[in-house]
Amino acid sequence: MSKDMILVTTPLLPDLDEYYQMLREIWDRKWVTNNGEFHQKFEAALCEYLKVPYISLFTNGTLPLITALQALNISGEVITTPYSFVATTHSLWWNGIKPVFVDIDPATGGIDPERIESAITPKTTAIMPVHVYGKPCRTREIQDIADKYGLKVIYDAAHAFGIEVDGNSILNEGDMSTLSFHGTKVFGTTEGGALVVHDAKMKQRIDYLKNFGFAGETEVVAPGINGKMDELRSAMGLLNLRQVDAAIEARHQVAIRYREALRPVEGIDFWDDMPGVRHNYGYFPIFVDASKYGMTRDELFYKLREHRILARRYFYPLISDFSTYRGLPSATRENLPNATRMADTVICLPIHHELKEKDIDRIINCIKH
Ligand code: T4K
Repeated sequence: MSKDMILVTTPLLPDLDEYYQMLREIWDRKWVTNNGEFHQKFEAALCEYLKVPYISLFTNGTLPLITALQALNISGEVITTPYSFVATTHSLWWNGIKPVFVDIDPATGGIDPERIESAITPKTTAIMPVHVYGKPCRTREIQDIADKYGLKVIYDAAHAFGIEVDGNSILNEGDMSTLSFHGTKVFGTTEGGALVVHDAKMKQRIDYLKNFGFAGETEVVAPGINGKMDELRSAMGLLNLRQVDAAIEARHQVAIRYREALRPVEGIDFWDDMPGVRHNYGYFPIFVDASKYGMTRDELFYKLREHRILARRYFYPLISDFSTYRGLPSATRENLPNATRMADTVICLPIHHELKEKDIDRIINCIKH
């Protein structure tokens, strides 16, 4: 990879000396996983930082989705969005659940609550929305529908670390929310993830499920999986928590620069911050209107590549266009016009805590000229 390549993101890594000190402790204790000391401290610290009552740590952001569905006994059909990373829908498939795709609200990128009711059938048991790019879904309307039809709501909040609406964590919405701590995220532990739940009993059940179903040395209460986070990643999480606010602020500054520079560019659209929302600036999507910009999304995408700028087309193709899912009745482009348009016009520009001024200038100049 050439030295002046600009990547879409870079991982948040702790100071190596501080991390080494923690590794030293792990080596001394010789306790490497299964609810170790750092694991317990990390769960407690995350609850406090994220303003949520109970968290269960996982080894990635996909297993909490699969486990949430198991814990809530979800079956039949689940209403979800095609505009996400493929793990969202895969979690349904792994549970033998039929995904039913509903179109998105172009103002948020999240599922459009006004289209949910017409997709409900007697087999529907839950809704799985995604706070895509960390933009909050229309949670109140989604909850009203769920309450009316007796459905569970599991939020894929993989992008929503630290997102608050009017001072309240978005992670407290619905029945459960999942997080991803993958290295490409605002807050990461190399691989990692979590499930946010609202009561101690459910936290206990999740902890059994992510440990093969063990409830004590000789009792297995459910066919659980191995989703446990280890001590090395928990230690990294504890250290990264100390610097995540600074990282989010650095990303915020990048977003401000992009917005200032790109606002006058015809045919390049983007979102501003939502009132009352604490954003995390995990992604900076722009939407290319070819008729006004004079170039298609893909032409701009490949032009950026030529200039060694590795932007990404998150989330193109739509999940509903992948071979596993495209045969589903809800997977048609006619059913999903807004999602199709967004997937066909989006480019996520590089944004991270270490992005340099000169690199931001290079990206802006490439888009402007
Ligand atoms: N739900 C949603 C809505 C999600 O977005 C995701 C994951 C999940 C669920 C599942 O959570 P996990 O099980 O993954 O925890 C990435 C990530 O692998 C994935 O975690 C993420 N979403 C998805 C949106 O993006 P890629 O295919 O973009 O990864 P990759 O390897 O191409 O990396 C992108 C760029 O990041 C590279 O060009 C450079 C940079 N990078 C990447 C890595 C891995 C680094 O600088 N260092 C690194 O170590 O999928």
